[in-house]
Amino acid sequence: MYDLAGADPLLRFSPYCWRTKMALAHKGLEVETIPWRFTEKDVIESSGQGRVPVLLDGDKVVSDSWEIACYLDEAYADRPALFGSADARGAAFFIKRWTEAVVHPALVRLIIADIVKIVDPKDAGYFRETREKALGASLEDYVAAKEENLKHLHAALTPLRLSVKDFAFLGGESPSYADYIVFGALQWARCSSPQDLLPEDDAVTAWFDRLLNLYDGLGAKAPRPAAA
Ligand SMILES: N[C@@H](CCC(=O)N[C@@H](CS)C(=O)NCC(=O)O)C(=O)O
Repeated sequence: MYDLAGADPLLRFSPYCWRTKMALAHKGLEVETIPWRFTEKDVIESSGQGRVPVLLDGDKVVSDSWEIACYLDEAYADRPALFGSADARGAAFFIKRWTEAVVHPALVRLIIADIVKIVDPKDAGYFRETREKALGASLEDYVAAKEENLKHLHAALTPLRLSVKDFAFLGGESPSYADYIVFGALQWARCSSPQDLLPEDDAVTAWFDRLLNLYDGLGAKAPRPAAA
């Protein structure tokens, strides 16, 4: 699997790659991750698009994290299900849309200026230019109102907080793909920024810790940048 890496090849911070690595672990499938940088578009040309994750399974090439999750449940139907039913897949699709439309933008407001510090030097210009154009501001100005942005993130996480205070996982007693989608967002922040964004006494933090510790601490063991 092509997995986004920083200047330090051990820093793996893509939210989409994280949900996919958790999905592979859930299925009990071993994966070799290949560090990939934003500007290495030629390396993943066979996927027909310029984004990671890209999964190579034998001679099959699957891109897009959602497509990969659907592929894994179909191709490895005898292993633990990521969705379990068409209804669960529909609910997970809503979680994907909510995470990408609400949680990701709230995190961008906090971490985008930290990400540019950890990307590979050959990616730094591309990253700054494309993101500043999309955001309509310098990365540093975009994150300037930290206290306000943090409050906004915690408010945005309210539906998750109210769900996981009563259930261990969005999947109920055990994690499902919906958990990995939101986990990927918070793990993106954890692996690209030295800031601790979640308060200690919060049901979201307890849920995130449960996910960090799954699969022999796959998420917990992932390196994160040191504070400057
Ligand atoms: N819809 C895609 C999104 C993948 C995506 O945007 N990946 C980012 C890394 S987090 C990427 O490869 N960006 C390349 C770029 O910005 O040039 C998925 O779910 O896999």
